[in-house]
Amino acid sequence: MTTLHFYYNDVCPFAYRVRLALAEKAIPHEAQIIDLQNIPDWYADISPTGKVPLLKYGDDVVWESTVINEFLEDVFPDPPLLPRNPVVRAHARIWIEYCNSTFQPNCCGLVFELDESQHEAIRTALLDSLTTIEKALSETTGPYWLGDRFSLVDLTYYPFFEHMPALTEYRGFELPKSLSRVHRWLEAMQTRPSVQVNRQPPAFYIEAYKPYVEGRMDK
Ligand SMILES: N[C@@H](CCC(=O)N[C@@H](CS)C(=O)NCC(=O)O)C(=O)O
Repeated sequence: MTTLHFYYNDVCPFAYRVRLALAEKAIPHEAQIIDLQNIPDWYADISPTGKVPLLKYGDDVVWESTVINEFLEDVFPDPPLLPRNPVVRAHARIWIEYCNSTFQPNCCGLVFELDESQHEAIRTALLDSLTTIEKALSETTGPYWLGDRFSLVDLTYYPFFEHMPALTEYRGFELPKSLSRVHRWLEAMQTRPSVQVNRQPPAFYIEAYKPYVEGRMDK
């Protein structure tokens, strides 16, 4: 059997997506943490971007969290994390794209942006994207993005919600209580064994983000 090596960092939300996919599919692998402040030469040699996450599958490498998760879906199709129906599958990918292009940059931007004059605009954009997500979740039976079937869409978004206590601590941002479908989805996510074995408490993220918000570290 081809050995799967997984390189990650425990603060990285993108790597967290892959940890969730590996756990959901119970894929045997060897995981190794990469210190992003001191990237080893051997890792720089195998990683085209120097970033985590990265998979090494035999002699081949795959990077970019959303691509890695689709790769895992191709190589380890059971249990499926994408719907079979091509239209629903396309819609799932559209929501993954929305996370990468809009929700995630707003979410990370609010905590990483050190120029306070930008915070109000980012906060408004983040609230807008959360409203879009609430609407999407109200159009399904729930509790997951695609109804009762857990999918790559859910695990693409989840890490940024687990990181939110850092936004609360440093930027006073709270997930609005009015977003009832988002809260219901979050509760369902927190019951998943894949989340339960990987999750970190709020204090972990508050501590991890501290050097960034204090401007002592580049993101
Ligand atoms: N688009 C990439 C983002 C990966 C990424 O930004 N990883 C960060 C950690 S969360 C990283 O490795 N940063 C190190 C660096 O930029 O040198 C993905 O989805 O995998």
